[in-house]
Amino acid sequence: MSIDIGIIGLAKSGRTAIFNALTGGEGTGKYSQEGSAPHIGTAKVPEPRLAVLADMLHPKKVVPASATYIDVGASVKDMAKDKGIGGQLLTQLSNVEALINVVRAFSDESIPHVEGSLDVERDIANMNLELTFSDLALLERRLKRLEVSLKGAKPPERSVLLREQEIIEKIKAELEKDVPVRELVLTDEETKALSSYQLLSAKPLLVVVNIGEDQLPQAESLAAELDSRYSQQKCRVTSICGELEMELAQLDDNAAEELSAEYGIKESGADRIIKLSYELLGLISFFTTASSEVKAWSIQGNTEAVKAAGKIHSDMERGFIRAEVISYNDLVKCGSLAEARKRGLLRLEGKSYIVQDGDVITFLFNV
Ligand SMILES: Nc1nc2c(ncn2[C@@H]2O[C@H](COP(=O)(O)OP(=O)(O)OP(=O)(O)O)[C@@H](O)[C@H]2O)c(=O)[nH]1
Ligand SMILES: [Mg+2]
Repeated sequence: MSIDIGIIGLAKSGRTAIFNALTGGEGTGKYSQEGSAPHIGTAKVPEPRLAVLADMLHPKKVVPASATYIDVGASVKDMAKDKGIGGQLLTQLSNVEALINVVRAFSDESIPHVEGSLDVERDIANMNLELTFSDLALLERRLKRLEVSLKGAKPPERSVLLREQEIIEKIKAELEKDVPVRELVLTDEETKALSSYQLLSAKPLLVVVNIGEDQLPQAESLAAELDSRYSQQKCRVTSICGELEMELAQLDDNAAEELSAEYGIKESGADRIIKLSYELLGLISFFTTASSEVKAWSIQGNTEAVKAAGKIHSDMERGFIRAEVISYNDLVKCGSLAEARKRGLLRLEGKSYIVQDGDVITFLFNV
């Protein structure tokens, strides 16, 4: 179980450097070629509470939650036009839960910018256009198919198709005004109707400004300024020095810490990026401690216990009996599960219990 995040951006913006910074560059070449096969890699989700639980419970294994990053290495505009390999990449991209748009801010005369000059705001706006363009093309294809289906449709089916047509027309009108779907306030019905299309402009977006080492002193103020302008419920901006952080990701912890201190980097860009992605996606963590393994899991806030169990195994969801729950804070106060049990702090919860961030849960199930 992992969340999937797609990396997009202009050619030579530093997508692969940032992919490598995020994933430690495991098993992939240093840089991909534009349009070649996508790079796929995973990263651990930083979760400080996991280490505290491990200290207390001495498990055999500690398993953090993970995120999967996909560096498609092609431009969205080209993918939308192409029915071959580009089309396959686009399908892969449309399956992710969030997008990272890498925007180049580093200057390097030996690497020409595809637009001829550096302009972060222009590049952010252009990527939004590429996403809305790609979605428009998809919705137009869907509308054509709907028209054909409507010709032979009988009354009950007909009204369903007509309603879908209405919703698509409404969204299309917004996209034509360059408004990404992520900025629209949609009804539940509209959200449901659109969910199967996996529209790119509907996905939470993290704009990652790729700065050069010389820009590090201004990194925070630059990102904060852009974030205050672009930040919305489903959009955030941050900055990272892709090339430097890619090197950091390849060092052991001590060497990385030393080099970070030298450059005045307080928190790794990779950690910051994943935290922001979690915020954007509304994800929370819960923990399990069964079989001498302490594991962190990520779920959407407002998830019922039975669905959370399903994240671990479909059998657990099907055969769900109840959940034994204690909050992380209560468990830390007690010092052990046995003590928590003695003090009556372990609660028995049913299927519809809403899992809270930090819950430590044992699922009881029967299959
Ligand atoms: N000076 C400087 N160069 C960088 C930085 N990040 C990336 N580069 C360079 O920019 C070039 C492109 O970086 P990549 O990470 O390959 O960018 P990309 O978007 O994956 O590029 P393509 O997939 O080839 O289109 C490489 O030569 C990198 O060394 C940076 O922060 N500073
Ligand atoms: Mg690349």
